[in-house]
Amino acid sequence: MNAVPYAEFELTAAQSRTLAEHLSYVNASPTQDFESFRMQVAEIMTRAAPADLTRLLCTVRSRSAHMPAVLLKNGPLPHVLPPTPSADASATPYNLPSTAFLVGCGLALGRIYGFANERGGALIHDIVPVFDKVRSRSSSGSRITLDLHSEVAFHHNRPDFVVLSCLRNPPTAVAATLVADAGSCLDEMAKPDVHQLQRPVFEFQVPHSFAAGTPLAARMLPIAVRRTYGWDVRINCNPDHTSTADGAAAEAMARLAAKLRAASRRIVLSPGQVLILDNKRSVHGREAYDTDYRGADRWLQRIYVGASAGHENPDQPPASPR
Ligand SMILES: O=C(O)CCC(=O)C(=O)O
Ligand SMILES: [Fe+2]
Repeated sequence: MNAVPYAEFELTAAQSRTLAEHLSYVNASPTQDFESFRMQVAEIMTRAAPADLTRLLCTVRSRSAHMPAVLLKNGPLPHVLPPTPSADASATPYNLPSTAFLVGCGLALGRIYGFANERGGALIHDIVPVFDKVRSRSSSGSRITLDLHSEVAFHHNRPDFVVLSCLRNPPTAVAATLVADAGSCLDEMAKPDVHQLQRPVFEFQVPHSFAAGTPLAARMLPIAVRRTYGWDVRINCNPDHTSTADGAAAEAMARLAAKLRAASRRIVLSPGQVLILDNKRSVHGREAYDTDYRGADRWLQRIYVGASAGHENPDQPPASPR
């Protein structure tokens, strides 16, 4: 094991240029008129995306190959990059070809959606360091290492895919993203541990914003569920984020967390790169990093993609436990 947990796909310079040119014609704001933005992007991607890329995204979506994460390289970038936003409020109103490319990839994977209790339901999240959240255990807190986690692990409609697009990651203060192949780690664990991890005895911490808003089904959940494609893993290794009162289950969870950390790989995203994380087959995190809040800090854009019926109405509690 310890193979790199991600596949790579590099667009040629010509492919990237062509896509950037076509996508720059999208005439709608991604934050203010997403419906129109989405339709224009979909149409352009159908015409201008390289066939190999379309095929790859189709494979990721169907989970028909072992691809816990995929790194796309040399994606379209704007000619002039605006300053890094200072807040995580998804405020970038204009079309950047990189935003259009991110959305285009997301549309090929499923439904792009948001949660009412997460960034006000925004569909495109600016992942930037935020001054007054510097020590928060969130994607806005640059001084804290985010340990490996499934995105929105506690939620019954957690994303199938999390897609991160890098606009800026300054060499003087880079942050590395961490990725581990959770399915392979589970496959290597002892049978009794795997059995423990499949028991619905784990609790997942719910952030205040979600706890105060739409009710979530209060449940004890398993960490690992067997699906037709392999293991579906749900865990947040940050302190106290996943817990259980059951001793044997707690020990199995600690061994899985240790295995994930040992297997994790650092990916220093650079501008133009898009990282597709299968949120059921991989876990991810981010190392702490330096910032100066003068507009040149690290900047990613992120979307959540769902592939099941629940994602059409993600804030509703599930009709029955799943
Ligand atoms: O900043 C990163 O590289 C990833 C942070 C993270 O966990 C996320 O955006 O979901
Ligand atoms: Fe995350």
